[in-house]
Amino acid sequence: MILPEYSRSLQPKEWTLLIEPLLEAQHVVITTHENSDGDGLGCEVALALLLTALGKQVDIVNPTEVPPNYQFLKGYHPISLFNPKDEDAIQNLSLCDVLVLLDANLKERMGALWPHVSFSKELGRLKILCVDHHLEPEDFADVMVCERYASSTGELVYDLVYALQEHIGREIFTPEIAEALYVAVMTDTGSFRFPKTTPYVYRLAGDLVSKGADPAGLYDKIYNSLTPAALKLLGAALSSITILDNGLVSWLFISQDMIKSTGSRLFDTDLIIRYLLSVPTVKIAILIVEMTDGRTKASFRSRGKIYVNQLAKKYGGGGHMNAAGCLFAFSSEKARKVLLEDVRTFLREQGD
Ligand SMILES: [Mn+2]
Repeated sequence: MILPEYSRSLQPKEWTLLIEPLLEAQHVVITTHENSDGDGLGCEVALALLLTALGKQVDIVNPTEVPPNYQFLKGYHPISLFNPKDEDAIQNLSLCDVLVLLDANLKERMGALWPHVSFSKELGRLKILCVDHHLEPEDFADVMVCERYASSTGELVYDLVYALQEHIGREIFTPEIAEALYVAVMTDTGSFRFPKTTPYVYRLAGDLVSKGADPAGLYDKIYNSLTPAALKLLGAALSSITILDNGLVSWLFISQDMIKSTGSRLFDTDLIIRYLLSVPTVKIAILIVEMTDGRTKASFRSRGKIYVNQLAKKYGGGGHMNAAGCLFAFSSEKARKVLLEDVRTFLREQGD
């Protein structure tokens, strides 16, 4: 068994707080944040497989749909989209014993699920467990395991699997669990190269490969999966990137016109932000996306010790030091104006 070695604050016995309510539960609902990613989805599937093997009724219910390149995970365990108008879906959600939120630590990140979860919680029926690695967790869960040292929530769920194995005294890893966790860790470490990719993370990845995860196959499924429309959107987006403030800020606005004229979809914008940091002078990258409902999505990336989560927090969002985001309840025109002004002040403050 691999034991903690690098900057880890959790010991197997500390997982007991999380393991006990999971083992007591009959019916568990697992969810993740809106606009789910590989970390959230991989963790959901791994935990669902684990709990199903232990005889629990397990449903994965998400506030938004699974992006096309992660659809294959549904072959390991079903993932449903929560429909707040479907009485059966609401019933199912409100009758579970335990709700597990993965890869998010703010209740609003559950989107349309939260009002129903909150209602059951008030009635005293429901336990909320949360496993995450973002900064600044909110106090709403019965058990919150939020560790910012972790490269991914997948790294934490990996440790949870080992702790659970120790608790029940038998091996529960399967190749499918290994694949799901590999997806989580690979995607959240930018394929094992982001700053939190410690030697421990490489050993963890090696362990998952030895347990049946296929690195080449999973990489291909997730990253070589562009539709022609997404490729056209990428082209249009790249040609409209602006570099501001003597090369310190890269800035990109994607309008609904751009999305519609290329026939692409909102989640196709996710792969674009990585290009904004590819100019070495750039300290902050900002991607602004106009949404169909009049709101505006903003994503931030930074290089070095620039806490873009603080910028995101200003608008009710959050994230990590080098990757964060938020949603503006107003038009992209206003959002752009607000951001352009604030980012300059922010950069000056961060530079101090
Ligand atoms: Mn994550």
